[in-house]
Amino acid sequence: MKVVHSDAHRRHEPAHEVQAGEVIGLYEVPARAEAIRAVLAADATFHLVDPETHGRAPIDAVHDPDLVRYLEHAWTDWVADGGPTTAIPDTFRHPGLRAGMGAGRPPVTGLGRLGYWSFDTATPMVEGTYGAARAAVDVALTATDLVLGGEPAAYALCRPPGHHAPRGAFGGYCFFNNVAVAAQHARHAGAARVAVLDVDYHHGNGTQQIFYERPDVAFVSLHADPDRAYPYVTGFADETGTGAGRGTTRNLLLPAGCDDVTYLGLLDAALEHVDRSAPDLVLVSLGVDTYGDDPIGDLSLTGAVYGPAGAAIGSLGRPTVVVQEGGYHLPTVGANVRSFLRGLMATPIRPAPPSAPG
Ligand code: Q9C
Ligand code: ZN
Repeated sequence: MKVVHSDAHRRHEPAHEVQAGEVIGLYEVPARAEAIRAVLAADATFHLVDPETHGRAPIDAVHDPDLVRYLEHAWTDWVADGGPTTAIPDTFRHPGLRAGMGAGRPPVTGLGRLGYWSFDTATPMVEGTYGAARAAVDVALTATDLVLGGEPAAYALCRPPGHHAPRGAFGGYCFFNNVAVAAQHARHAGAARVAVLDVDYHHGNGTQQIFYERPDVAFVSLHADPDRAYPYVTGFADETGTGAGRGTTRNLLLPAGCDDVTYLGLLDAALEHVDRSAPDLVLVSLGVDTYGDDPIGDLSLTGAVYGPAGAAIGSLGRPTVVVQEGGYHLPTVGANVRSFLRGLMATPIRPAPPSAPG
C-alpha cells in the first residue's frame, strides 16, 4: 500500500494549547506523524511517496475562500499585531454577539481575526502552520488520485488533521478539512457517489457540516457521545442531514469505556449505512484516539481491535482512501495505524471505476 507523507508537518509545532482554561503541553505533536511514518517505513508492505501539489482551487471548492485567504496571511497579520510565537485567540465570533444586528465587518487586527475564524483555544498556530496545513491537503489529494487511478487503497498520513474544520472556520487541531477536500476532489474527478466513514474518537463536525445538504456524499461517524466529549454541540444521533442530503448523515455514539466487541458491533452498523449509500469511493477519517490509553479519549479499546476494524471496512470491497485524523498515545499510534491498514488490505478491493471528467 502506498503511504503519502510530507515533512512539512514538522514546522507546525506550537509550544502549548489551552484546554479548559489551562495552558497545557501540546497533544497534536510532530512526533505523532513521525511515529506512524517510522512504523510503516519499517514494514515492506508499505511504500512512502511524496505528495503532489494541487494548488488552492480544491480547497476553495470546500472552504470559504475568505477563510483560506485569512489562513494564508494569518501569521503575518499576527506578527504585525505584536503577537507571541504561538497564536491562540481570546475572543470568538459567538453568534450571540451580533444577534439581530447583521454580520458587521471582519476585524482588522491579527488577534481579532484569529478569533473571528477559530472556534476554540486548542488549535494554536505558528509560522509553519499554513505550509503544514496546505501540505496535509496535498497528501490527502495525492492518496485520492492514487485510488482513482486504480490503486485499491492508499493511506494519507495527514498532519495537521482536518475533520473538525467546517466550511468557514477552523479548530479541533484542524485547519483545512483534508478528507472533505479529497471527497469533493473525487466527485469532481468522476466518482458519482462518495462516502466518508469517520472513526476518530471525536465527531467529525467539520465534515458533517460541509456535506450536510449533499445527497452525493454520505457521512457516517462512530464517535464518543457529544454529551460527554468534544466538540459537544454536534454529532448527535438525530442529525441525519437536511434538504437533498436528508438521510445521508449518520451518527453512531460510543459509550465511555467501550470495549472491542461493542465497538466492532457498532462499526458493522456504521458499515451498513456506508454500503447502502453505494459509494464508488470510501474515505476513512482514521483516528486512533479510540485506543484505551489515549490521553484524551475515554474508550477501552485494545490494540487488537484495529486489524479487525480495518478488515471489516475492507470487506465492503470498495476503493478506499484512509486519511489520518487523531491519535495521541505516542508509544502505540504507529502500531495501531499499521494494524488497521494491514487489516484493510486483508480483503481484496475492486479498483475504482475509470474516472470521467466531472
Ligand atoms: N477536554 C482530533 O482528534 N480538545 N481533534 C479537547 C477535551 C480538543 C481533537 C479537550 C480535541 C480535538 C483531530
Ligand atoms: Zn479525535
